[in-house]
Amino acid sequence: MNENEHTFKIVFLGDAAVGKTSLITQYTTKTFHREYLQTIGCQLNVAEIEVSDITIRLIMWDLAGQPRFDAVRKLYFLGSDAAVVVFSVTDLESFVNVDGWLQAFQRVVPSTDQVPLILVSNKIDLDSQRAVKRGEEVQKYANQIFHQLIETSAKTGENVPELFSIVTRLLIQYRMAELQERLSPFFFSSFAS
Ligand code: G3D
Ligand code: MG
Repeated sequence: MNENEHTFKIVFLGDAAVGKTSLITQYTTKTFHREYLQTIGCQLNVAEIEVSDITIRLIMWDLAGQPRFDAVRKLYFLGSDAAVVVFSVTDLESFVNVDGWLQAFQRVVPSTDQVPLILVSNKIDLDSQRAVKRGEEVQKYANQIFHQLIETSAKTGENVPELFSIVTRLLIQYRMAELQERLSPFFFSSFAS
């Protein structure tokens, strides 16, 4: 580990079957377990992103089931650098439940101005099964709390690299102010915002 390597913990939240694991595995290069994490059913996935001469390492935490106990949830959320909340456009309840996931997270990690929050509207390939309409309502809700909203399909891969670019960009913006100056302006202009 040196000063040119930066590691961040990213947690994924959201109802079962919205596509959290699929989004992560679409993107990541390595998956590993740790013993104590197995007891809570958590898998760690790593993605390394090179930006100029700097390596940003995202450790993505993925809970296998839903956390039933507060203690498990706390262990999962503690020390997060960013949270990605996922719902499925085919499942209205999963959108309604976004708020509950966010509140549970914020009880453990209250300083959210330092912790980027990203809302993901997944399964956009299933357009004919849409239950959450594309448009203003979701965007308005997202604008109140989240730093960014993005629509993805973990199945086709649409916008999946963009999701992780956004996470990386927000981490640099909110957590690494001193680093920004060293990075080329091109890096920032190359991201969709
Ligand atoms: P979870 O980790 O949030 O519980 P998973 O969700 O990633 O396990 O995904 C649940 C199911 O939804 C999986 O189907 C997966 O293939 C599917 N899925 C995830 N993302 C998408 C998407 O963007 N589009 C479509 N069409 N399907 C998606 P199975 O059948 O394997 O259970
Ligand atoms: Mg999963």
